[in-house]
Amino acid sequence: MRKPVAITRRQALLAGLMPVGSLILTGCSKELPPTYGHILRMGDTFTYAAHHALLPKQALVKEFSRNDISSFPAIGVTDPGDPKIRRPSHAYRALQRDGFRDFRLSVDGLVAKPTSLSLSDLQRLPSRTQITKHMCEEGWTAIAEWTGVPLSRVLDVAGVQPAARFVTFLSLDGRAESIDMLDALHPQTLLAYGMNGAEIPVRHGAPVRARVERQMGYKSVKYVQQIVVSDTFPDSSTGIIKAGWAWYAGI
Ligand SMILES: Nc1nc2c(c(=O)[nH]1)N[C@H]1C(S)=C(S)[C@@H](COP(=O)(O)O)O[C@H]1N2
Ligand SMILES: [Mo]
Repeated sequence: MRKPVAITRRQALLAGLMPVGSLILTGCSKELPPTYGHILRMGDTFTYAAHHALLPKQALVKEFSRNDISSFPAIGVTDPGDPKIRRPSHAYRALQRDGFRDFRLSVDGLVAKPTSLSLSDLQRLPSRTQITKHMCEEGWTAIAEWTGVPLSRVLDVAGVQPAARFVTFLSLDGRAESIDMLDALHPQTLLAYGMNGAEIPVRHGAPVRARVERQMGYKSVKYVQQIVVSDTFPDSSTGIIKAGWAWYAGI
């Protein structure tokens, strides 16, 4: 088998591949993802542009009824404190032992007031419950009920600065995933602390996980401990995105 050849941005430019992309996208230049121009991430551009052109800005994904709730596999890291994993988090184990009483979610970056919220702070904010379908890039889907605070409410508490364009979730197991403001402020984008009427189990992201319902499962970061608002594209994704999956994974 031939080894895949990596194409650099410079090579792509020289080969004239970039102008082809711009030509096709004339007319939707305001709808370009931050990965635009990266030849290996052309898929982002087309999905993102198509989505933003076709969808009303705040279109809701389908919500299901209680009868539709299915079994739900736990994928990737299922216990950040497990001593058997590569980099076990002692901090997570300590928080878990205490029923997450000392857990704090920090919100910083381009905000008026950098903030840190406990689990009960989050639970005191207005909540939303939704039954949605999770789609994993590995090919399975599952339906669950999620309860949490809309991310927009948490961003309001900290006061997002006008220049803000992206929100990054950082997790206790070392993940970083970012979304744009359109998805961050979407009414179904939650910081969930409840699943199927109970606390979120450890394997599904306790105490708080993101639910980004308009994108593939890997954007719904479990074990979120920090939220960073920025005006520049935070290309610091770890895990699955580093492995070559799209930054924008709209469904
Ligand atoms: N922190 C963290 N978040 C994560 C992952 C992970 O390994 N660690 N896996 C992702 C992937 S690929 C999927 S499909 C979902 C799985 O969520 P579940 O374990 O609750 O099914 O979480 C996503 N969020
Ligand atoms: Mo996934």
